[in-house]
Amino acid sequence: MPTARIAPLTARKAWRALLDHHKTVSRVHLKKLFEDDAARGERMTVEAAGLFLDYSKNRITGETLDLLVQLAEESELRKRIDAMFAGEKINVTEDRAVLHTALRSPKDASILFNGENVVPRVHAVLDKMAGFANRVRTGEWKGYTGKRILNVINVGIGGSDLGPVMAYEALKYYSDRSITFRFVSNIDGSDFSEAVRDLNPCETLFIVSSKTFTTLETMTNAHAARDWLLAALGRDLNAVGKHFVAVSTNRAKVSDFGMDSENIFEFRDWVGGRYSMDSAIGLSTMIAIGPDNFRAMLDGFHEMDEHFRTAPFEKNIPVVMGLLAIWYNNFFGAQTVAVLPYEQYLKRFPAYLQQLTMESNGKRVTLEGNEAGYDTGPIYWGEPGTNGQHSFYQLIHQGTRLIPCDFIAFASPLNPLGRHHDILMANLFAQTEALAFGKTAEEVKADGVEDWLAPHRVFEGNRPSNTIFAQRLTPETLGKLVALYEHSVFTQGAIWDIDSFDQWGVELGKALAQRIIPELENTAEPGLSHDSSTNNLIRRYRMMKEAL
Ligand code: G6Q
Repeated sequence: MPTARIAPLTARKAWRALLDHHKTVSRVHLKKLFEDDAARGERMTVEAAGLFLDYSKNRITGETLDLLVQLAEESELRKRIDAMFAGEKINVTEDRAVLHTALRSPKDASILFNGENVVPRVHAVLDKMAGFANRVRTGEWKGYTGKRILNVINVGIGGSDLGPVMAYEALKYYSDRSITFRFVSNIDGSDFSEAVRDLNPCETLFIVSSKTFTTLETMTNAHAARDWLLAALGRDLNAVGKHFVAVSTNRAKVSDFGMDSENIFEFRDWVGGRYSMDSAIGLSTMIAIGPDNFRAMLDGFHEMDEHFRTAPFEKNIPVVMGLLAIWYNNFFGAQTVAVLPYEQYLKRFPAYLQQLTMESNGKRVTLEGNEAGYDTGPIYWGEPGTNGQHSFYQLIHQGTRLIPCDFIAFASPLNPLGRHHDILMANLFAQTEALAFGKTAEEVKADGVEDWLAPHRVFEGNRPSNTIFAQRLTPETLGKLVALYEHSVFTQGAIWDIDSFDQWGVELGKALAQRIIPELENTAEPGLSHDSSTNNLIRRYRMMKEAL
């Protein structure tokens, strides 16, 4: 059990100073902050690892950032960063190290875990993945009937799905278009049925991605996939080895499924599910974009890791973003953060971030097991621009809630088309400008708007945003972006003093479902002992099922 190391968050000096400071800053409009400092827009920026962050449109002064950095120091963020990179068991409730940064370390690095340098094994798996990916991509890997693989289906859920889906969508531009990629995660049979409905089993490869190889959804879908394949291939179990590979830490369970031990791609328990897209869990990504692009993505991750590990806090992009998240969450009482990529290929990025951020920091007790007593993980959400502008931006501009936004933009489009990219970028710049500076009643009236209508047309402004800017969406840039958010989440978790790497909150529902499954499947009426609502819903479901 961890013992108390530092003062509770709300007793830290910087925290108290921030409470006071907030009283003043919260009354100042961004317009004023910009008027008072002509260079603010250039000064409040950081450029590192190929990413540019403009954080000037935040409701902060230089002093705010100084105090937030002081808070990070008092929270021993530096020590926590070093502990993570050194492979210490910072995931205390699961007694595990947190070493996803080792997955992207260069071949000649040495990262010791329990006295063993883990880097050679990481690279051995990467090489094995590359060999396999190349065989599939060139057609050398044949299915059971001798046909080449034209469809790859990743079967996995949570961390074993969201990363692969997001990365595939994000890097589709770089993908081999002769292969169809699909992702099955949900236990809803429609997910599997839709994924395979137009595919030929002889040309289909399943990657069963499951760290534990026990997850109900994944194993049920994997069995459905095996049945689907065997039904078409004459029930010859030898076909399984040609059409199934596994990504797992659980060799024994994979062999039980009938997969060749040669076709298991391993990773270690120091890789958390939501931090695993650059482990063997990324096999589908590697088949899609090829080993060289995959390695470029890892290089991008690593560059951001090194920036996070070494840069001073005030010049450290993930730290600055993490601190700003704390500022709004804990001092302004903001409950959410919107992530708005102006890049269609990043359409699944907000969904990916939902798991990364909320499963990591959705915790109500500190490392010592005490009630936190302050808000932790905000709700992350978002959609690509400009689509979001035509739906929920209304609330961000004129609603009653404060919603800090991260805008993500790229200077060079992947698919240049007429004026599209300039229009896209103009919209992004316009949104951050409108959010920050708004439109006053006087300006509205000067446009000739009648008095009664004017309040509806006023934009208060003073709504904060970050702009993250990169040259182009490449595998490398994607790696940097994901690592940026991983480390921002880490920064927030370290300050809140919570375990960002466990996820006990998903267990109760899983256990209850296991109890309910037989109550739905039994032909005999089960004796139900839930609450009256759950009992009633179960009875109703059984009745409706029978009526079919
Ligand atoms: C992520 C979580 C969770 C996990 C899934 C799948 O951090 O641990 O989302 O990834 O529950 O688990 P398996 O990979 O073991 O099937």
